[in-house]
Formats: sequence, structure tokens, C-alpha cells
Amino acid sequence: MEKKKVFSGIQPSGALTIGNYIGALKNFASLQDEYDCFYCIVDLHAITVPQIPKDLRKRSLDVLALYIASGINPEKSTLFIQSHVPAHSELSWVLSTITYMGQLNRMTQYKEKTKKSEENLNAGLFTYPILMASDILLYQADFVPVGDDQKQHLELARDLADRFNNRYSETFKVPEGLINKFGARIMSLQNPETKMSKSDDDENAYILLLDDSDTIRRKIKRAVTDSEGVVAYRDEQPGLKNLLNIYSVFSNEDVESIVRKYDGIGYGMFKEDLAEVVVEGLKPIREKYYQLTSSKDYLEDVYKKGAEKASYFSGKTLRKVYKKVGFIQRA
Ligand code: ATP
Ligand code: LTN
Repeated sequence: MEKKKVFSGIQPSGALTIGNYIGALKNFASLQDEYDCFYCIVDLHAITVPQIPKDLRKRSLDVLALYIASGINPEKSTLFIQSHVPAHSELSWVLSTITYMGQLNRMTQYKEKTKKSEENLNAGLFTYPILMASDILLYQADFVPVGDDQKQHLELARDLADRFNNRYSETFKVPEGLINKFGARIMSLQNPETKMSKSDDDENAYILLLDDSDTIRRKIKRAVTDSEGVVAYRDEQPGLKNLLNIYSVFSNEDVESIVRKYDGIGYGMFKEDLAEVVVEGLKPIREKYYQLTSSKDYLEDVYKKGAEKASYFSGKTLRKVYKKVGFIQRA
């Protein structure tokens, strides 16, 4: 029997945070035995905000190295760079003709990003969710592991699949999100009301996968908590709740037993232990990453083979789509 398919992508728009790791990346490797997985470096998405070309190139390779360092095996999963597979842009055009402006207008990520940078209100930022839908639908993905912030975009992908299928006949699989119960939304260490984001201006707001141990310790020490002085897991203490989620993910202990362990002990000790748990958790990833970045030929081989495989699968879907909408088959 054919394995079900998984698709996900990460933008090379900045260094990856533990938010990206906990919400998405960490789950990728664990899916690869059961499913046929496609993991993409979505560089076409990244240019919807201004990028320095040299940095974008480096970061794209960094994301590839981090995919592998976090346990994804290129022999099992397909790792590739979005711009190497033209079908993504091509399907995106077709899907844009069945997407309603109103749907895009309602996207919260678009609304937030336009609030932030009024000087770069480009059309790509607006149509970004159509490109994301294309990524997913091209591979007939059954499941899409993402963080909580991508729910609305996924809903659009499902909606477009349905609309196309109804209008032209069954073509796309309607995908489902795989969103963690815990850690689907890791919050900023400086403002636990907002999402931890790699594009935050305050570097104390996030921990990067490649931060060194002392930086991790310093950032956790400075993380905002509250004046209650009790280690508890509740909405009234959002800073602490977030730190407990992070602790739980990196230690594999459940939140209740962590809370019990720090009963009657102040935040200082809790934070010190949390820092060590995170430092230890990230160390193997960082070490593997540094090994990989010195093997450029190996990385090139991975993304080359990945693009070939991805082109094969996506090409099949795109040809079907072109035929159904009435384009003459290329002679
Ligand atoms: P930015 O923070 O710059 O807006 P991003 O990190 O949200 O970008 P991506 O790099 O494309 O954007 O995100 C990759 C994956 O990481 C997505 O599945 C996203 O849902 C997840 N993710 C991002 N931030 C968090 C977070 N704070 N908590 C949990 N998951 C997250
Ligand atoms: N929009 C996503 C990144 C992304 C993605 C995808 C995720 C682009 N294409 C396809 C899953 C599947 C984000 O996290 N900002």
C-alpha cells in the first residue's frame, strides 16, 4: 500500500528559533518512517519581505542543514528548495484565479505584517497563502505539520482544493493540519502575549537553535515572568506557562511533574534548570549543523536529488491541472 504523504515548509527568512523547532521542525523527523515526507525550504515565500540576496542564499542552506541536523534523513524524506521546482509558482497562478479577494483580506498574518511595514505593501505578501496552498496541493499531501499560526492558511488550502475539485472534478487531496497539543504556539520571552518570532527586533525575545550555551542561559534568565513567585501552569501566569511548555518539550517530562518538582522553590532555580535542559537539547543539533555546513558538496547533492524527486511528483499534479482547466497539452 502506498504511504500517506506529508508536506511542510520553513522560510529561510531568518535564523530559526525554538518556536520553529517546537511548533514544526521537531515533528518532521518523527513522521518520516510512517509517511512519505516532503520538506521544503520556501525561499519564494521569504522574498515577500525584503531580503539581502547573499544572506538569503546562506540561510537557505542553513535551513537545509538544520532539517538534517534535527534528524530528517534525506534518504527517507525529500528535502528541496522551493525555487528549484517551478511547478509551485505555476500552480499558484492557476489557484489565484479561483481565490476570492475577500478570503485573502481576512488573513490575520497579512493584516499583522501590513501593520508592521507600511513601506513594503507588495502583492506577494497578499497572495502568499495561495503559494502555500500550491506547495501543499502539488504533492497531494494528507498531512501538514505546522504551528498554530498557520491554521488559517491551511484552511485556505483545504478550501481551494475543494473548490477546484468541485469545479473541474476530483484533482486534489484535501489536506489536514498536524498541530501539537503543547507548544504549537511558543511565546516571546519578553512579551508572553505575542508569538516568538525570528523577526522580532528584540533578540531577548527568542532563543535561536544556534545560540551558544551562555546566550541561552542569559536569555532564559531575563525571560519575563510575574510577581506571584509560584511555579504554576495557568493562564494568569503566561510567561511561566510558556517556560513550562518549553521545559516539557525539551525534557520529555509532563508539565504536572515539572510543576510538582518546583513546588515551593522560586523562579531562579526553575530558570537555571530550564536553561540546562534547553542547552542540552540543542547541543546535538548544533554540533551536527556545524559538521554539515562544512560539507557543501553533500548539501548540494541532497537538494539536487530532492528537486528531481519533487519535480516528478509535482509535475504529475500540475499536468492534470493544466489539462482540466483547458490548456492545450504541450507538443
Ligand atoms: P516569522 O516569525 O518571521 O514571521 P515564522 O517563523 O512564523 O516567521 P516560518 O519560518 O515559515 O515562519 O515558520 C515555520 C514553522 O514554524 C511554521 O510551521 C510555523 O507555524 C512554526 N512556528 C513559527 N513560530 C512559532 C512559534 N512561536 N511557536 C510554534 N510554532 C511556530
Ligand atoms: N507559511 C508558512 C511556511 C510555509 C508552509 C508551506 C508551511 C510555506 N509553505 C507549506 C507548511 C506547508 C509559515 O510558517 N510562515
